[in-house]
Amino acid sequence: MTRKPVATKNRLKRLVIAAGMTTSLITGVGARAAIELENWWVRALPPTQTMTAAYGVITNTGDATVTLSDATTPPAKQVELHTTQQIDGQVRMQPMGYPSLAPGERLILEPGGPHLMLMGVDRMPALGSTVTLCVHVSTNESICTDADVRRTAPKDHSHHSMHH
Ligand SMILES: [Cu+2]
Repeated sequence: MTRKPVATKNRLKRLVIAAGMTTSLITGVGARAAIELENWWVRALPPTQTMTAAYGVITNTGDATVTLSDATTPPAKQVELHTTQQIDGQVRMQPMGYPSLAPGERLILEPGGPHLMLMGVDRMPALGSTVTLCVHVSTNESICTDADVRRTAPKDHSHHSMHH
């Protein structure tokens, strides 16, 4: 009668080891992409809207160039990186390719400038909630963060230069 519990225990242990191996395979054996996401937020819009934008800072804190490849967030079917340009007094958004970031380089996405366009939003995330936002890099790694759903940019503009 004591055999059964022992067998179960061994099986559990083996499962745990297998899970551990899977994890290390996913995270990869090479250098990890040193991408840091800071101050991310998503613009809260009325539930009738099917698009919104996400803003924040992407920094390459490592010593190798990292190529960004995509971004995803559960509320959006598709995410594009857009630039904002004033052409003849008209504000226009245009898709831009995901860039490479040199060591120490940062991409600042903010209202009136580049942003992540969240498209195909069937359910607009509620004001005050958070959504998971992931940035993917060319090595197939993903870096994720919680983005606050808010109406306006956070007051803390720590990524801004204090000299302007
Ligand atoms: Cu846009």
